[in-house]
Parts: sequence; C-alpha cells; structure tokens
Amino acid sequence: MTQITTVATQPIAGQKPGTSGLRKKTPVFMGRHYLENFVQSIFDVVGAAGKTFVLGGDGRYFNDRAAQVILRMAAANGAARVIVGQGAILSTPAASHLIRLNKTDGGIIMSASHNPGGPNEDFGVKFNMPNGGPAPEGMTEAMYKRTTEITEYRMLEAQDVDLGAIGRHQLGSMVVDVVDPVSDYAALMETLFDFPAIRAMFAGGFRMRMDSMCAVTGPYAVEILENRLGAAKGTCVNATPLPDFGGMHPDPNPTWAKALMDEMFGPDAPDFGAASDGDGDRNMVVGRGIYVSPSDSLAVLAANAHLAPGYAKGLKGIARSMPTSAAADRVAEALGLHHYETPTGWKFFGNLLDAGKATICGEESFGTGSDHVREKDGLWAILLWLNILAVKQESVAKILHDHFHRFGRNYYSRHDFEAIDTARADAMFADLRAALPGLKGRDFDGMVVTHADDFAYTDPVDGSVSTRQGVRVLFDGGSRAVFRLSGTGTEGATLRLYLERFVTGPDELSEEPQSALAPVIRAAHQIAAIAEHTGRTEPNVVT
Ligand code: VG1
Ligand code: CO
Repeated sequence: MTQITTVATQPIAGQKPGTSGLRKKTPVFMGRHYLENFVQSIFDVVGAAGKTFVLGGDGRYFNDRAAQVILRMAAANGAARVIVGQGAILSTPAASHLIRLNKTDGGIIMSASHNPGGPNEDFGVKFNMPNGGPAPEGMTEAMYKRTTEITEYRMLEAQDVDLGAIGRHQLGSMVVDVVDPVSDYAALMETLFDFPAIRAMFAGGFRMRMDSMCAVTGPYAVEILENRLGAAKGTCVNATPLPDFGGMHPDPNPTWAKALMDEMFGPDAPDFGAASDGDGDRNMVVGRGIYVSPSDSLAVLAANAHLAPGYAKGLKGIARSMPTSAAADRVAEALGLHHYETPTGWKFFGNLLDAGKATICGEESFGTGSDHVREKDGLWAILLWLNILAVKQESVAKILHDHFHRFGRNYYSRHDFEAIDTARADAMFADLRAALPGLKGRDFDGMVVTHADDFAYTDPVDGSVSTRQGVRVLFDGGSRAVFRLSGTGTEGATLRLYLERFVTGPDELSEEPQSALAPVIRAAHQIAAIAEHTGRTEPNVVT
C-alpha cells in the first residue's frame, strides 16, 4: 500500500545554494525536514508532474537514505519516472550524460563533491537542467526563495525501492529504472577517444596510477582503464567508493592526493598518474616527476585535442573561469579560436556549450570538460591525456616543456585560507572593494597595478549579468592577483587567492612556481591586508 501525505513544515534558514548546489554538514541535512524542504523547493520550482528525472550521488554517508527520500517525494509530486544509478551511485558527469542521453527533465545529484564525507562531514544536493548542466543562478535563486516560504511537502508512504537490483521497479504510480552507473558513460568515452591506440600503449608497457580517493570514480576507472583499455590490474587504487571516503579528503590536489604525488616523484614512478574527486568531475594529472597545474592542463588539452577522434575536426572555442590562468587564451589565440572568461562555477559554461561557442572548458580548481556533457569530467580529462600520450609517444614532461616554449608559461598558484571568521572575511572584502578605484598606478615593491576591478560577467548568449564574481588586480607585465570567497565551504569563510605571472624567455621557463610568484604574493598580501584582517600570514592549502 502506498499513500501520499502532505507534511506541514516551516522554512529552515540558510538553505542557500552556493557555487554548485546546496552543501551543509551532514547532521544539518539529516535534521528534521531539512532535506525534504530543499527537495520540495526544487520540485516546486521545476515542476514534477509527469516528468522524468535522473538521480544518483557520490556514495557518501546518507547518500542511500537521501535517495529513498527523494524518490518518495518525486513520486508524491507526480513524477512519471526516475532513472537511478545502481546503489544510488552516479558520478556527476555520468549523471549529466544520462540526463542528456534519455532526454529527461533534469536530475538530482547528491554530492558535496571534494568536501569530506561522513556522519559529521558534508552532504550536498544539486539540481541539473535538461541540458545536463547545473541549474543557472536564476533557478537556484528561485529554489532558495522557495525554501524561505515553504509550508508543506509531499511524501509517499512506501517501502524502500531495492536500488541494488538493476531493472524496473514501481513506486506508487512512478516508475523507477535502476541502471548500471558505468556502462552508458563508458560507451560515450569510447566514441570520443582512440581506445585502440591507448590499449596499444598499455600493452607496450605504459604504466599508470589512478587514485579514485575512495570516491565515486572507482568503478568507472576500473571498468574503463583496466577492463576496456588493458591497464595492469591494480592500476586503480582506492577504487571502492566508501561512505566516509576511507577518511580521505577526496580533493585531487598535491596536498590531499599526497600518496599519488609521492609515488610519481619517487624512484619507481609510473609514466602517468591521475586522481579524481568525490563526485568524479575533477581531475589531477601528474607525469613522472612532474606536476601539471590545472590551468596548464587545460591549455595542453586544448592545444592537442585534435589528436582524439571526438575532436579531430577542431574546437569551436575555449572557455575558462576568470581565476584560471590565461594559458588557454594563448592557445586559443594561436589556433584562431574565440576564448571566453566566465565566473567561477561550471554553470556559466552551459550556455556557451549549448550555443556551440566553446568545445573545451576549464577551471583552475582541477576541472576540465567539453561539450560531451554539461559538467566538468575528471575521467574525460584523464582519457584525453592518455589519448594525447598514445599519439605523441612522448612523456608528460616533454609535452609540457614544448608547450611552454611554444606559448610561454603562466606560472600559477592558488592559496586557500580556510575557516576564517565570516565577519572578518567580509570586512576584508569591503575594504578591498572600497580600495579598488585608487589602486591603479600604485607600486607594491615594484609591482605596478595597471587595472583593478570586481569581475562582472554578461552572458553572451542570454544577456544575464552576474556581478561581484571576484576582485582582480592586474600588474604591469601580465601578472595578476585575484581574490574570492569560496561558495562551497561549510565552515566559516574561505579566502581564495589566485596568483599568476606570465613569462616567455627560455631561461625563465623552469622556475619553482612559488618563488616565481613571490612578488605577486607579496603585493597581494599588502593590497588586501590579509594578515591584519584574518590573522593569517600563510595559506593552509597551496595548489
Ligand atoms: C570551488 C571551485 C570552483 C568549482 C566549485 C565546484 O568553488 O573553486 O572552481 O566550480 O568548487 O566544484 P568555490 O566557490 O569553493 O571556490 V566541485 O568539484 O566541488 O562541484
Ligand atoms: Co566535484
């Protein structure tokens, strides 16, 4: 027996979605009415009656319970059908693909991405549109507004659906199709990349380490890299998704993927290393003894994408988020392509991809992707690298070295100051914004400011305007410092300081990035008075 009930509720403060969906501490999400209020607000805004949605998540703690709640609410709100990854598992890019492949009305992804998972860590929910991409700002604002007004939600009283069993299930009058989370995604990858060439490279002794950080890409990586491409068994490590990610912080960067870094810089390093994040949309790539910064990775992928069958006809354009280095712009200019600079967050790439203005997009935060889905895609980037390596038959180090000689080098680093007191962070930004008009022409120990503003973006497709997207300070000679507050953190505020310096001289190309950037770092600290405002002189994560 199933029965729809209407549950009285009241708004719960603070359900404001950030850079990508709503993220909170797990106990908050598990609190009375919290998840339900947000999910009902989504359905109230997008409408559920007669619609088909995709549902899945990164497998973190509460993923399985939340999936059952969302299914019952979808049924109670009149949805016709929900396609769910087996075990309620779907990587973010795989969910994006399923939304598009099945021409659905969108999807709900349960993830807090790179934030740690567990009973006292983070949980998250985001809605993706029928194009497969994150809901744009107008939609997330409408959902937020709804959470401030909500008085009731609808819930079907029913037994759990067996999400372990692939096949068709019934929930009230709604159909639930449980699908293999990997197969459609893997098939898409086979259409884009030269699998035979990569297989031949592995057969020839090429060695790789893939670290899934106990998060969602494990099953995808094992199936694609080991089963389909013939990488040696054991290439993929931490390949079983765990509710607490095995205690790991599934953020693929040199700090959190330290074991991978140590191996790649160690005595018996494999040829290629990669890691991905909680929900599988981020990637880090490392060569033997050489780290590839995400901004450089984007530029190298864009410059060489034509070597993969899916991009053999060339690119339509290249887009990067504002804080990402200009390395990709140099490639676009050399190839005669349009390039775009968007605010942080993948949702801003959606219109450019839909309109055919860009083919490849990237963010400095270890996110790269293309028009094959509408999310960034960790394994996609790793496979494109493998495809390029297989065709060029060169090492990662050689490819990077040649790239810098051809295009110049944008030294780049991001410094994160986490868990700052929110009021102090806000005060720092208020002062910084107030100082902007007077910065031009000022000299900070030899670093002369040529331009300073608060980044605003007008979408070239729909004309929507997004303001206050980060403070940028440009210096003479092409250096830059960008200041932003994170929109994905769940504890206090996080200051992100993005640093860049451009060089072309052959003798300047192989410095250590932190020392190459030292003058920019000093100037940035002076300009924003970081220590005075936050009490911090050093960042706690450097990427
Ligand atoms: C961070 C990154 C941003 C990325 C976002 C979501 O946002 O800086 O580039 O799009 O995370 O990525 P913020 O607001 O904390 O700087 V994912 O993989 O966490 O969904
Ligand atoms: Co992610």
